[in-house]
Amino acid sequence: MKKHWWNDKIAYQIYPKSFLDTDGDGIGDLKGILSKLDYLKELGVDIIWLSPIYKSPFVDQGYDIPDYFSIAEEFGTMEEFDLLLNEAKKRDMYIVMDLVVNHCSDQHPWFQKALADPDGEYADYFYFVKSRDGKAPSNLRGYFGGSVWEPVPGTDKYYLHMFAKEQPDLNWENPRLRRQIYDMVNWWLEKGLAGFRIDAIINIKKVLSFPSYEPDGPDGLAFCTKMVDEASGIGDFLQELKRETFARYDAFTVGEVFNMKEEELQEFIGDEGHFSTIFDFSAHILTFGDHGWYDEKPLEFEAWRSALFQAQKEVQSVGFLANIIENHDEPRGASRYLPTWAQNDAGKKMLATTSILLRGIPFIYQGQEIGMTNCRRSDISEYNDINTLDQYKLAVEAGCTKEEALQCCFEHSRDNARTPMQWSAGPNGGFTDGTPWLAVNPNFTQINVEEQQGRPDSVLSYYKELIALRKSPEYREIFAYGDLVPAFEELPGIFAYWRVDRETGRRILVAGNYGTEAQVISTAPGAKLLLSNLPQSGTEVSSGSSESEQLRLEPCGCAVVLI
Ligand code: TEU
Repeated sequence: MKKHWWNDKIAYQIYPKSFLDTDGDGIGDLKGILSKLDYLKELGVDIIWLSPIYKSPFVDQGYDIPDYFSIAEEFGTMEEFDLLLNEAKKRDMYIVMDLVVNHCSDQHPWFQKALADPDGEYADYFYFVKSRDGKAPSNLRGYFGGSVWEPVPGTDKYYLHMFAKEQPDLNWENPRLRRQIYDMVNWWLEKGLAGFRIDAIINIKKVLSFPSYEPDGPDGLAFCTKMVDEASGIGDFLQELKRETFARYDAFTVGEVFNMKEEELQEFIGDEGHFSTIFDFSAHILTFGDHGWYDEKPLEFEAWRSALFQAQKEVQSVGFLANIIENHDEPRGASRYLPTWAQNDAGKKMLATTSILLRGIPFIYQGQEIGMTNCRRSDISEYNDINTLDQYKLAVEAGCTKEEALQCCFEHSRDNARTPMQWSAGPNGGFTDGTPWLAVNPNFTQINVEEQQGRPDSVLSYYKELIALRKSPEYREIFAYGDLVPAFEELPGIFAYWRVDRETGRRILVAGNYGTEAQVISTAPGAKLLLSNLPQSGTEVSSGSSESEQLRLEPCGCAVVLI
């Protein structure tokens, strides 16, 4: 496997709207990000991924883009962005932006021109498809509910949108459109951007006959992923994209790829793959319901552990995954992957340990490093996210009470991760002097950066230690490139694996106890404890017999042990 500059890096996702507001409009901004570069550097972050900061009507929080070459006024100016690039560079940090090119905004001039002349050049930048029997061309349901088709006014055509109707899908079959996209990508790379997180990219290949599918819900529609699964030939587009852009700049690219076929792993992230890496969503998709959040399945510890191990096994000889416990589309990892009784500081440190030391590129989501949690709301009007509003409606239509539907949102809403970053115990968690665009999680009085900074046993301090260990000159090779071998799977509640250096045979054990009983693990003579979340009491490598050493892990205890 070829080595790359990003193999041993730590990435951090910033959701700009909720990071830090410096001008009192209740919306985070670039100046806020600039002022926290040192905070991120100290945490150990190398690569910063910014969720979209382009100009946008914010129907889908910036994932609807009418101008790919400008910065949203709410966030700041291009000068500030250039300054951010520079300041990051000074600190040996890299900036990665979101690349949203499955669709644009209905406000984009391309779409406006297409509407003005539905038979003209720009109509072919989109999917303008003739109605069938006076109805939409097919029965697909979009990611945010409802048909993926919207009438083109004054015609017998419909345009395709897999997401909101304000996010028309771009027609990648059109070489002129592709050229425009490549030029735009290169324009940003030329500025000094290190790469992109590539949004919803698996959706760019359609089945051009636009067939209908077996309905899977009472609305008579079928989920649009049915078409995505059936579409073939995306590789040609992605190879061209890479050749024309990323490859020329040695850019780091991380694909948001759902619904990928297993045999495509090599093609996506092998040595000649389309992307540097893709996110591992195997844990996220594990509990998906057949219809929506209201019928999501509960998370089973063993299924979760096996899903992660399976993903690690498949990728090991191919490339690198990007590992997450949360992002701006997912609930908070601490609320989701920790059983209720383990949702405390020790549990959060354990979750950090077992996820950040996996093989792959760790992506930390803002606030994860202080253990931010899901946020309970008492009415649907307190949510902003378009997806949450749809899922709430679905739940109610399926017969859930208001309380049950709100519980679904508490567990799954994308707004859980989008509440403002909790910087201090001051007003609005120190996020803004104004009124935050989305209310702060009331637990900011207990969970905030200021309280944790400098407190040696805080979650934040532990993240720093953990990242420093992963990046330390002594162990960075083994953590970056070492194999991952699952361990002690027979012990209830134990999430453990070895990281093994194939050449030297050196091994590091990473273990956490997600169960309710203490467990004892046999390691080896001379084992050295590198890190633990409960150093004094819960976790110890004590001398056992001369042949073996015992690692005792109390519930929520975790340890990293060099053999
Ligand atoms: O997400 C793509 C995607 O598939 C998700 O919408 C996912 O289905 C959904 O979040 C599940 O709740 C990307 C972005 O990450 C997301 O924020 C955008 O809304 C979406 O693309 C459209 O650009």
